[in-house]
Amino acid sequence: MKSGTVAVVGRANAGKSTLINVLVGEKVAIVSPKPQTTRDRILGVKNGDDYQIVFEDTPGIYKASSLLNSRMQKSTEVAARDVDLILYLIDAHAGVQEEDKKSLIKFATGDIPLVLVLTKTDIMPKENIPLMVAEFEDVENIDKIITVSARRGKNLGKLTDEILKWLPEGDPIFSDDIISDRSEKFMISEIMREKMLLKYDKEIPHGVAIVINTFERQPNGVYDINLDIVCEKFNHKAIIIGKQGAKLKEVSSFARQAMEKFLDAKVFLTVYVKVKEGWRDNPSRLREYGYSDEDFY
Ligand SMILES: Nc1nc2c(ncn2[C@@H]2O[C@H](COP(=O)(O)OP(=O)(O)OP(=O)(O)O)[C@@H](O)[C@H]2O)c(=O)[nH]1
Ligand SMILES: [Mg+2]
Repeated sequence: MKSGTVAVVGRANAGKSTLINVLVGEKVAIVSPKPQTTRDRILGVKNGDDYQIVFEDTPGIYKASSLLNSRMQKSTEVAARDVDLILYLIDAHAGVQEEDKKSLIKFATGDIPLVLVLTKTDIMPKENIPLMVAEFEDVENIDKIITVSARRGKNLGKLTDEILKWLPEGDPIFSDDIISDRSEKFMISEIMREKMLLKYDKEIPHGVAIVINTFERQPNGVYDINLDIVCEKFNHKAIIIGKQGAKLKEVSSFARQAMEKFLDAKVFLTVYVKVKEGWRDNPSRLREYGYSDEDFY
């Protein structure tokens, strides 16, 4: 059977996590309209009758403005070093940005096969699709260009066939009941972050870390979840909580519903907001919140 690893890279907001979720058929990574949603490498596994594809979701390429950001950028570079194939994603509906070409060239070195995936074709005029493809035809070391819409499921079979062409024959890496390398507890913290990305202006969620203090299933089947939202400024704490706690209540309830769906069980959620000034530039805080750099090399 075919079995191998595929790094999914590209600029922030290109649609990497969305595409992986659709291909895997389950939500393994959170998604939001704000750039820099994904902070960690996350594996998503797609099993077929005669193949296993292990996708590596990566933080989007973005100018680093904090130690956390620069660790995210490094983890993307490292993820793309040791795989069978790189899928480089570009948001086609946003048009060609100079930055896109520059960062594409960094990954299209010829050492690892690279398929360029132009995404979000459902929200662009059809006649512009071939023009976008033409923009990249003379870039060296691109093995194939495929246009897709993850939202509409367009060309995903074609993309899967193309991926399989580049994977070696071998035994599966994971047993066939595993779809992600991440724990339920990790996904719970990510769901909290996802709902914050959706409900607050971007400087708030970008400065937030989630710490799960309790994650326990009670004998009656209800999950008892207690978590801290760690933010980096006192005025952010006030914004997160809102007037008479209304905003935090709204976001927590929104997150709890998503957690219940994910766990397929009732959730009792308790949320506290804490301030740790400058945590995104503090190595020991980053380690404490799970953003350590120890597994980069
Ligand atoms: N219309 C449309 N929107 C899409 C498609 N794929 C992704 N999106 C949207 O694009 C936004 C970004 O998607 P993500 O999957 O979070 O992008 P990402 O590349 O993982 O972003 P980072 O994790 O920040 O690097 C979200 O609002 C998605 O709903 C698509 O095929 N069509
Ligand atoms: Mg992502």
